[in-house]
Amino acid sequence: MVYLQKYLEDCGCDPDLVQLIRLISRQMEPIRKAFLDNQFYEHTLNASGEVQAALDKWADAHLIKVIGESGYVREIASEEQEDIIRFENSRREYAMVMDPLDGSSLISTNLAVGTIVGIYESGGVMQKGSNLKAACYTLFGPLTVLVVSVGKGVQSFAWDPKSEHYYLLKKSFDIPEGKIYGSGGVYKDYIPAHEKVLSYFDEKGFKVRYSGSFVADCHQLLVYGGIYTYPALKKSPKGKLRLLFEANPLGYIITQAGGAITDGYQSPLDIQPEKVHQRTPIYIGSAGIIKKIEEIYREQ
Ligand code: P6P
Repeated sequence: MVYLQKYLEDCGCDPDLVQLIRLISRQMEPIRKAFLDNQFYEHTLNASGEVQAALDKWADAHLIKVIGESGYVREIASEEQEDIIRFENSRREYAMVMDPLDGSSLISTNLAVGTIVGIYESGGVMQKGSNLKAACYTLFGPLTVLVVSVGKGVQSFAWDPKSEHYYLLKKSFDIPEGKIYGSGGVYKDYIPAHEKVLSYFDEKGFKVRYSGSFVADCHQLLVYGGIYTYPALKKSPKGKLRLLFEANPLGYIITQAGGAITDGYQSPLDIQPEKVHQRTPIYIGSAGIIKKIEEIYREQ
């Protein structure tokens, strides 16, 4: 069995980056255990105005405490925090963006949710996603799975509660051209370009498979190929998903697996963030589908 730390060391990662990723990965069991205690919504709203599950707040506070105390990280931007958190005494300049618990509205349904993290080597969190040094997400499904990229493709690791290690599950993901359609933003106030995209999906016989958890809906694309959409809508021209915490880390990982991400015109990875919680329309998945979507948008 190849364990997470050994694999990252063999990739030639900076030892502190290895330890940072390892530290993040080891917070997943405490979060999973906290599901039992925190599964009901509190009546609070996050910085994006969305109802927070108690577990959103618990996971956010836990990760900020543990990672902040590690000394590896100078800044953290979290979907659950209004402002960027700075650690003046950190030993390293890594900067972390995170969605502590993506898809938390599904906790009470026991569907798969997960934690999304992006890591910059230095320069703070307000950077283009194309500058990411590493990104990872966990998926709390039948297994607790960690998917990670340090710029050398994409690997997955499974948590083994007996040995208390993550061991290598899949050494390399190469996203196929599939026909799964994760239909985020299924409303009727579509913009004309998205109407044309949906007609294309119908014509090609795409099949809807959507859970409402971005991290879970993207993970299935790594395995089967296809597309996840949360497009610009008439009433919300920037869509719903956040650039820093969702689009960039998952865009980095999917791109590392041979896929692609677009807002219809360009990759969100190339967007210079102006606000911590700015949103972006998202199409993410198989490269051939993304190419076709950008052709459709250009024809508008
Ligand atoms: P809707 C979860 O809040 C999230 O950000 C993504 O994980 C998910 O894909 C999307 O929102 C779900 O949005 O409008 O379908 O509930």
